[in-house]
Order: sequence, then structure tokens, then C-alpha cells
Amino acid sequence: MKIMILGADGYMGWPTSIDLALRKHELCLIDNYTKRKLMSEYKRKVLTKSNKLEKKIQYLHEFNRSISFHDLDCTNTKQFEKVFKKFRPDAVIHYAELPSAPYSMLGAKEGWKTLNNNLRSTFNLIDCVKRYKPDCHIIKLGTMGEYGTPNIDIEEGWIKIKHNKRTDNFLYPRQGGSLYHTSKIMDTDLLWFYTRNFNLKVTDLMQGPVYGIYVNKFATDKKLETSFTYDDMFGTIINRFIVQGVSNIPLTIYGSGNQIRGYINLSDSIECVNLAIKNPPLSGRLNIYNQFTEQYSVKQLAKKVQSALSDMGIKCSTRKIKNPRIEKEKHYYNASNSNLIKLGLNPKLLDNNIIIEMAEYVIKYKKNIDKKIIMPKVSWK
Ligand code: USQ
Repeated sequence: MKIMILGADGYMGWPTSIDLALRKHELCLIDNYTKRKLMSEYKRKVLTKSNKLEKKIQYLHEFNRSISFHDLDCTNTKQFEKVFKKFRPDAVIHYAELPSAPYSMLGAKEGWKTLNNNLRSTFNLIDCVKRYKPDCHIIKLGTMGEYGTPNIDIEEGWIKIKHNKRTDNFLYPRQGGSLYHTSKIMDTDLLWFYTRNFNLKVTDLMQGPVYGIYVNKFATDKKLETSFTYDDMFGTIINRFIVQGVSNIPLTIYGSGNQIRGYINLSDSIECVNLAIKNPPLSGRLNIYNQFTEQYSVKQLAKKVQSALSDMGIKCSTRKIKNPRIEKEKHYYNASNSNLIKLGLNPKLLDNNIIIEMAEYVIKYKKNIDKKIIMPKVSWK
């Protein structure tokens, strides 16, 4: 297939590119290194610097010659249209969004940048598909955070509502906990508007916080590694906890630590994208899959990390700190996730071995860990 990957330089974008290259798809990778630039502007660092795409692609060319790269901002309508029209993809995977809840809550500038970047890139993509390739399958990375923490079970995207003896099917109610999450809700609304009115084919993947390293004989090669963040702005909790444990910093539990989310391993995430590619919806359909494999509270995660690290002889403590976010700390959480399992996902669950494998990876780069970027510096209030 001809597949475009928007945001190919990211934590997920790069492993997806490797995976699809090895499956011999024809690829058009797009990125403008926004995340690298923002991390440097806000003095956050990755665990180890990875090569830029221009360089990494040269290695992939050994296995697949049909990979091109464009250093391009997806919010630039003219430039994006030019590349899209020429490549005419069968599927587009859209990761080209600012992914950080704390960044979006830093101030008006960052909030607007998140809304502007995420909505414009999504709108440009939808508009090009509608005009030049209406049968192209859009695979969009959404987030479980669109649902928030409602006091009822979370369904996969849709809910049947019976009202005054009549019934209809609606998008499940959404209530984001940050401007970032709200931008994703708006994306879903845009996608649904165009799907139902212009017969597009869309899969929206509602993903929970991702963790892990991408284990593949190519990706673990230093030349081909993806990024790994552990800072307060761009790092997700499990990756952060492992870096904290390894560097003798108490694990940072925000508030009571009873906040529950659905988590997924990076390798499973990549597999889910594959399953989505292989199972396109019919025209006019918006498929929504909840992309997580297991639910944990913050406290449960801290315990798991402590126990696995203690098997390696590393003792780590926890520290409850005032929650910098506005989020419920005691809530009901029961989300459905059977769609991707039905399509064939065989989850890799968070056990001691996985945590140890991650810790061994982090230890390799221990000297790079910057302890100044661990404590949360962005407050919602
Ligand atoms: N948390 C801590 N301590 C930390 C970091 C986080 O207690 O040191 C807590 C947070 O308060 C939150 C939970 O852990 O309750 C998850 O936080 P996170 O930073 O791992 O994830 P989040 O900010 O929600 O965002 C991440 C990704 C985002 C993705 C989202 C999925 O950055 O791109 O969309 O996970 S979800 O959370 O389901 O919305």
C-alpha cells in the first residue's frame, strides 16, 4: 500500500515507519521536527539523542527503497496539499499533533499553539482526502483522555441513548482534562462531520498513555532508536517512574495516586496501527477503537515499578506531591477495549520482565539523565 505517516519522527511515528517499511509498503514520511524544537526551547531533553529522519531512512533503504521524507509542517496548507496530491496515499497515519497535556496548560501561547497545530493539521489532511483521494483511509491517533473519567462505563467511541422512548447512536460524551485533550475531541468532531457528510473512511484510535521501548532487531540498533522522554512535560508516567527509580529519585505520585488510566506498551500500539490498516471501515463510517490493554491507578504503577526494580537490587521510594493538574483523584473507571482484541491484538502486559527490560535500557544512558527536568513545573491552576 501507499502509506503516508505524518509525525514520523515521534516516539510512535518512527517505530511505525520501521514496521511498515519492513512490511514493504511504499512510504511517504512527513515531519518538521516541531517536538525536538519545543523540547529544546523549554529546556527538556530526551534520554538519548536519536538520529534525524534523513539519516535513519538511509539505513531503512537497505530493506525498502520506496521511502521518501519531506521536512514539512502539516499546518502549511499549500505545501501539504502539494505532497499529498503527488503521493495519493491509500492510507494516512496522523501522528502530527502536539501530544503534551502539561505543555498545553502552560499559558495562552502554548494552549493556542496546541489547538492551532492539532486542528489545522487534521483539517488539512481531511480536506486533501476529500478533494484528491476520498477512498484513502485516515488513521488518526486520538486519546482515551477524550472521555475523561465519567461515572459510567466507557464504551468504544459510540453510545446508544434512549430518550423519551426513542433511541439513537451518538459519539460517547467527551470531557477533556487539558487543552491538549480538548484539541483531540475537536479533531474527532471534525472527522465525524466529514465522514458522515462526505463518505470518508476514518479510524480514530483512542490511546491511553504509552510506555516502553520498541524491541525490534532494527529499532534497538542505536542508529535506529526512537525517542524516549522522561521529563515533566513530554514524558508519560511509566517511562518517568522507571527513570526516577533508576536514578534514585522517589517516584512522583501526583495527589492521592488513585487516578486510573488505561495503559499500552509501545509495541502493542504499533501492532494496533497495523490492525487498523488491515481493517479499513466502509466509506461513510468512523470506527473508534479504545487502544489500551490494562487499567492501573498511579499507586498501582508505582508498586509494580518498585517491585520489579527491587528484583534488580534497586531500592526506590515514592513521594506524594501536590497534584499540579486539575483531575479527579477518586473516580470510577471501567473502559471497554475489546475491538482491537477482536481484530487480533495479543497484548503484551506490564510485568516484571518488561519493567526490567526498560530499566536496563535506561541504565545504559543513566549518565544522560537530567534530574532538573523531573519535578512537575506546569500547574493547571
Ligand atoms: N502522573 C503522576 N505522576 C507523574 C506523571 C503523571 O501521578 O509523574 C499521573 C497524572 O496525574 C495522570 C496519569 O499519571 O493522572 C497519567 O499521566 P501521563 O502524564 O502519563 O499522561 P497524560 O498527561 O494523560 O498524557 C499522555 C500522553 C498523551 C496521551 C495520553 C493518553 O502524553 O499524548 O494522549 O497520555 S490519556 O492519558 O489516556 O489521555
